[in-house]
Amino acid sequence: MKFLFVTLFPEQIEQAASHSILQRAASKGLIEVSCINPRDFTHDVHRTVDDSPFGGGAGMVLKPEPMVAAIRKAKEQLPNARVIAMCPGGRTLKQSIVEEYAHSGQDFIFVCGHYEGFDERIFHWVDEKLSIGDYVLTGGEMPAIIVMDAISRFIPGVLGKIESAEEDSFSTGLLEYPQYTRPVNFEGLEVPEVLRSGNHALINSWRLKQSL
Ligand code: 4GM
Repeated sequence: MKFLFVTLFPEQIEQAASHSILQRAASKGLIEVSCINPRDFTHDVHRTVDDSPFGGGAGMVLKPEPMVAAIRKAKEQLPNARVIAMCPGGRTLKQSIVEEYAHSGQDFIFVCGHYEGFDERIFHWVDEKLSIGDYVLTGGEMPAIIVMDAISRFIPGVLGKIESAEEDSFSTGLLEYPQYTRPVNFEGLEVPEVLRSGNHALINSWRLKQSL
């Protein structure tokens, strides 16, 4: 699956994709991460990407020309990709949306904003506005990375054999059951006896009860 980020801060994306499970997924060829920087589509000496809003008000707005030129380039590279703009006011991400994305077989273009947001006209080139929650951040990069991470877990081979994204608490509709590892006694706090019993029927029913 390919993820292309339209971002003024490609280093932030590259750094996020260069650790742990996402890095392993990329090195196995299971995901491909790339960036297009709208600043590379400016033509003035200052490489200006933002401007003050019509009608006045604080903050700056991302100009449409470099944003749309970058999105066009992204669509050229991934013609079948779903184009998602990360916006605080977009549809709020949840696990069922992640699963739908993951199973769609599509590639993804994430459009990351900054400052006070985008010129509204860029949404003409966008399929969907998405938010990771009801709060405002300094940029759309971290939200986009979160969406990529959540989707990647569903790609076969990304997680180890034992773990499966489909069996996660969010996907099964149950809550997580409590987990323990060694030592049996940690500062007076003991691992429940049943988990040490070796009786797997009992363990499963204890876990189900905890989840419920
Ligand atoms: C305004 C418009 C996404 C601000 C577009 C982006 C939070 C989220 C930004 C933008 C963001 C979110 C940048 N903050 N809740 N800030 O998913 O991209």
